[in-house]
Amino acid sequence: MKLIGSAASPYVRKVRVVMAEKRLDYQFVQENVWADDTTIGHSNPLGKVPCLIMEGSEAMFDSRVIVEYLDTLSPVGKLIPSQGRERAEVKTWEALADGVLDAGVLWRLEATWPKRADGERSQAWIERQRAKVLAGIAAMSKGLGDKPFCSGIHLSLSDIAVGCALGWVSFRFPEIDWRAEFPNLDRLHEKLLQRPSFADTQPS
Ligand SMILES: N[C@@H](CCC(=O)N[C@@H](CS)C(=O)NCC(=O)O)C(=O)O
Repeated sequence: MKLIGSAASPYVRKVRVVMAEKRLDYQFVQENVWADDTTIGHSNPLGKVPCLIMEGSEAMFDSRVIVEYLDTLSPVGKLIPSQGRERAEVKTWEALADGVLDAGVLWRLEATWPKRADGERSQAWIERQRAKVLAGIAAMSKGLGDKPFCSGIHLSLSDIAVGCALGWVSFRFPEIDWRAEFPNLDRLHEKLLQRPSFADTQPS
């Protein structure tokens, strides 16, 4: 398998962490989707990473689809419960973490995308997305409470998604001091960083 992505993308990181936790082999192909000459459109018409190219050269996207598929490939370290409320709970954690990222990406693009002129940037839009990021992080802290992991006592996709979201928020918005405000998230994040899957994929 080939994974097209970038070292800065939190959605790509989620897939890379899952690959590592499941001990799956893959080739990491770095692609700058923001460059004018990017070829990502040949694999994903939406022009986004992550994009997984499978043995038969079919392409798979997006990160939620990819990680769900990867979890079925090996019984090692099952990350998504197979059915029922437990499964929905993990998928909701993932939706929350990805939603924080979606809002953070919109905020960042509004503020910094070089092809948008300064007069086209909307502070009201930035504030709207920023509020979602902050509310999402607060909800993560509330949901985690004093549990060892987001969905109980074992590592699951919930923690991977949350860890990737928090790592990216610190990378792109260091002024958001979620560590001081939510010590339980800080503890979880530090615990995740002890794992090679997280330590080896820090955003850069
Ligand atoms: N929902 C998608 C989001 C992927 C995404 O937005 N990736 C960003 C990189 S962090 C991207 O490729 N953006 C390019 C663009 O929007 O044109 C997923 O989970 O895979």
